[in-house]
Amino acid sequence: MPYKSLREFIGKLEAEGELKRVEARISPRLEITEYTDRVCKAAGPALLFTNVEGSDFPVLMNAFGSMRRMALALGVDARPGGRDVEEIAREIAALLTKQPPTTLTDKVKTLVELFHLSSYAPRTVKTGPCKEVIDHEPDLGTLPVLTCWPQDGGPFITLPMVFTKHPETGQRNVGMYRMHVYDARTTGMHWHVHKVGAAHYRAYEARGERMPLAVALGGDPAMTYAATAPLPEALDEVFFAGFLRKKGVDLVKCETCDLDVPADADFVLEGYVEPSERRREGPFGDHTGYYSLADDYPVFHLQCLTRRADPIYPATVVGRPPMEDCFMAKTTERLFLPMLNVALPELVDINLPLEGVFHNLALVSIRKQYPFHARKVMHALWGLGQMMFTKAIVVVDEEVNVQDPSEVVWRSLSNIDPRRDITFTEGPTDVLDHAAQHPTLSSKIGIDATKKWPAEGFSREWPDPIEMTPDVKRRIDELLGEGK
Ligand SMILES: Cc1cc2nc3c(=O)[nH]c(=O)nc-3n(C[C@H](O)[C@H](O)[C@H](O)COP(=O)(O)O)c2cc1C
Ligand SMILES: [Mn+2]
Repeated sequence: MPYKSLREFIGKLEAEGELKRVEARISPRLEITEYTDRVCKAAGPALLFTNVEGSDFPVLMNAFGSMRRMALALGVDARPGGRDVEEIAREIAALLTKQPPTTLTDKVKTLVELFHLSSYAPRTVKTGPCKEVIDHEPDLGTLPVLTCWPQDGGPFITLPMVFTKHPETGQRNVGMYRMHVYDARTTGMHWHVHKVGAAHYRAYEARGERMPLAVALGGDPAMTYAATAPLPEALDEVFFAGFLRKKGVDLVKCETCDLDVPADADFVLEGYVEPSERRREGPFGDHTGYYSLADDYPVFHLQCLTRRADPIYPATVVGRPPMEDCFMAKTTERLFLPMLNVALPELVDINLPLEGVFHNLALVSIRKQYPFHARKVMHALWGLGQMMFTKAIVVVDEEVNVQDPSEVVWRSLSNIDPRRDITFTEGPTDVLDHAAQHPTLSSKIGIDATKKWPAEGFSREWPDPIEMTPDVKRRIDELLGEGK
């Protein structure tokens, strides 16, 4: 059964020994960050701070901060044979092979249809726990919003699910975009230019219209994770969450605008973004481990706050990896491999190492079938959704385990002749890339570390990597097994 509330998920974490309650009085200004950061770096549990200065609400941190907690958040352990998120990756692969698509347009269409037609569609219900308290005179100051790092421009809401609708198509989107709290009723709206929330906003701006927007916090963690997933624009995160939790999400109408939000949310912030309005947002200690620089972003105006009677405020702190968001990103790496395989069947595995903060490094293994195949794979990845941001791609042959960076470094450096095997190109870069010469364009490096073929102009003999014969291995297994 999927979680009915964030509180129920917390109960599960506690029962599984994955939660620590912190009853000591603590400040949401820097102190919760430092406490959580130390726990993250020590691969520790989720944290429930029950006595936070300046607010009546408890704060949940690090709830997604390990692959085990990701599996618990997505309810994998409740499935037959399910232990980790690979179980969901297998379900997605099975779903996608049920109706093998042919052309690439077909492939994207099929992907969307498969999720939308599944039996996990959302349902609109009359009311729900997120309406237990309705406040038309809201004050963000009542929430325990964290000021995360010393140079941050203010407090930031860090785990928001931002619900918007395209003004013409009515297509819904849910994205996680942090919110810089300016005062009781206004925040920044930090959707990067490449994200779907920003695209919806451009459509409202083109019409000169105010954009309704709702932000949900808490509720079933599957919905929170879905808001971070880099889904194709046409795929609604609410359907994806329904697929993940194996039950459609219950939605309720907002009080002040025509948007639907999860009925089980802990808090819902309803409001709007005006066309043309901009305000300084940031700086903010970001998941790159550096501060993202202050810049001008649209502004969210809060009109109404609805909530549970006993809500829990969920938050995260990002910073130098490993941090909680790394495990959300790792889950995406696992769940999206079967989706990447729709366009790239030759892709065997992919590893986005934590140190590469998701968009800086991809290690990929392929079944190489023709000369310069590795280069095709690089360019395909640079052309696929948010993979376009990847600064460095290393391609190895299928027998290399990309989950072992030590093996990748050894094999790659052994196999390359740098001038021959390195490809440079350029393309849009993640807004958080502070090193790029231009704020939205950077160069990209692709390293072809596959074995070189005569058909690629390589005329020398290529040696095998060293490996002992199986019979000798067995003999020595026996000797060592007998303690000799
Ligand atoms: C904790 C966390 C914070 C994030 N903050 C932002 C943000 O402020 N702005 C942004 O554009 N993306 C942010 N992201 C990444 C987006 O949520 C992600 O790219 C998502 O796929 C966007 O959804 P969309 O494709 O529907 O736009 C964040 C992700 C996480 C996990
Ligand atoms: Mn989306």
